[in-house]
Amino acid sequence: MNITEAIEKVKPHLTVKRFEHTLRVADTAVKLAKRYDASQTKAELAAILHDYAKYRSLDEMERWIRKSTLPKDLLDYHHELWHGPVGAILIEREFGIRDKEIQSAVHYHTTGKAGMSILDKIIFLADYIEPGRSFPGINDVRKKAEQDLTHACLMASKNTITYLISKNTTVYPDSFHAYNDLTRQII
Ligand code: DGI
Ligand code: FE
Ligand code: FE
Ligand code: FE
Repeated sequence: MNITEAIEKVKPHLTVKRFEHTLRVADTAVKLAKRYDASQTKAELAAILHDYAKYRSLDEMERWIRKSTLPKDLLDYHHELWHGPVGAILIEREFGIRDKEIQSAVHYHTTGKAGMSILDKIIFLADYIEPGRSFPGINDVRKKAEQDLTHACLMASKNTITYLISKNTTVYPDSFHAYNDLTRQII
C-alpha cells in the first residue's frame, strides 16, 4: 500500500482534527527518519496508520482483543490504550499490511515498550511532538528530538507517566517498561 492509498483509506475513519493530527505526525516522522537514518517510507506509512482504530467502538475493540493474540490485560486498563494494538491487527486484516516493523510501531505508539526499534521510537515520539501538540515541557522534548532520539523518547515517556500519576490514573506496564528500558539506554 502506498502513502496516497493509505491516506485515502484512513481519512473516512477519523475526525477532521484527528486526520490533521495524523498528517502532522507523518510529517514529523519523516523528518525524524531522515535525521536518524530510518526508512522514510515506513515511517510515513506507520504514522498515517497509527490512529486508524481510534474511533472503533469499545465493543469492537474489546472483541478484537478477546479473539486475537493481543494481551488480555489491555481490558483491565483504560480503553484509550486499545486503539494502537487493535490498529496493528486491523491494518493487516483490512489492508494486508504484514510488515512487522510497521505493525509494531502502530501497536506501541501510545505506551512504548522495552526494546523499541528505531521506527517504534520515531512514531512514539512523532505522535508526542507533532506541531499541533502542547504539553508542558514539550519544547524541550522537541529540541532533544533533534539531537538524541532515545533521550527524547525518554523525556516523552517520563512526562506522560508523570501526568498519568498526577491524575491518579493507572499506568499500563509497557509504559513503565519503556521508561525503564529507555533510561538504561541513555546511561
Ligand atoms: O491517540 P493520540 O491522542 O494521538 O495519542 P496516544 O495514542 O499517544 O494517547 C492516547 C491517550 O492515552 C493519552 O491521553 C495518554 C494516554 N496514555 C498513555 N499511556 C498510558 C495512557 N493512559 C493510561 N491509562 N495508561 C498508560 O500507560
Ligand atoms: Fe494514538
Ligand atoms: Fe503518544
Ligand atoms: Fe496520534
